[in-house]
Amino acid sequence: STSSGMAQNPSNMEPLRKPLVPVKGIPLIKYFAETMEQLQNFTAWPDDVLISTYPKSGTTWMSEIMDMIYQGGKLDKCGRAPVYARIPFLEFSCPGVPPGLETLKETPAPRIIKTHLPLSLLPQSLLDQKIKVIYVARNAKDVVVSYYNFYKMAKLHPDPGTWESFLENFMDGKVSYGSWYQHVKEWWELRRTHPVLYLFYEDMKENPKREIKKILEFLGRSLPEETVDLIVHHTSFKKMKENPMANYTTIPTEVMDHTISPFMRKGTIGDWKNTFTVAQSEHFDAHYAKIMTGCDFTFRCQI
Ligand code: PPS
Repeated sequence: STSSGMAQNPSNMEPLRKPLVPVKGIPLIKYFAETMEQLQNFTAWPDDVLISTYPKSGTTWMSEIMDMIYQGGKLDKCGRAPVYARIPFLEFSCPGVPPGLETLKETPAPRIIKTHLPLSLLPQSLLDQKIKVIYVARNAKDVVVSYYNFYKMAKLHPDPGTWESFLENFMDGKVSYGSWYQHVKEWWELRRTHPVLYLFYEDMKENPKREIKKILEFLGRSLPEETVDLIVHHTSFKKMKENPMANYTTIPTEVMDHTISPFMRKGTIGDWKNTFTVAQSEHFDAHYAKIMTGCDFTFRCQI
């Protein structure tokens, strides 16, 4: 139908569903790829802290925890803006929306910065200045299921195709930000030479208070016990799902359609079992064992 009511403004359509663009071999969302050159001039400040993750590994959760720590547990302050405005997303770029680098200019120190970049694309200044990094890793099977649902609802991504084909692409590193396997391994290795606190989503689910205490120690900060308890409570999946400043519902529907799959989808460990077939799981495990061989840390796909 070409009824006038359905007429689309081409400029509004522009951001949607473009093929990924490789930068140094890493497939990226087109608009993110286009900002990579400019991004290399980014200057870190010594008191910046970087939250680094492969997508769908607990970034938003860690962002809310970190902002609560920085705001001393003051809920009204954490409600001052959506999470993507409070914790700028370094490489973010999309027509009609302020890019990460712009948001960063308006963010006072001490800044908390989000990135999903692999090390090969990270602005050198963050490494040179020995910026503290909090890395969150999540087991690959829950990541790929979460990612598949996110591709469907977040329309800066290309169409994910079938689950079967998306799973193959993930295993081949042919998804946005490239290989999960490479990402979790290289940031783990970075610990040898750089201040990195490497945390696991599964540990955060198991005992959030214990993990928050690790963060405080890493940052050289302290908070009263009851504030830590408040942070645990406020950053639970249930609380964040109903918090418009944390759940991404303030993003226009054309960019993220929560009716397809909510950003705050399930927030559990082991949900992959509802999507993987037994055959897919075995195939995935065999490939995983090969590619992760010699790796001196392990993931839990269930607890
Ligand atoms: S993104 O887009 O890459 O920044 O996404 P990210 O925030 O890394 O990951 C989204 C998944 O994290 C879940 N989530 C949480 N789990 C537990 N507790 C809390 N508070 C929480 N907040 C977000 C979210 O539901 C996504 O996982 P799935 O498995 O899809 O539910």
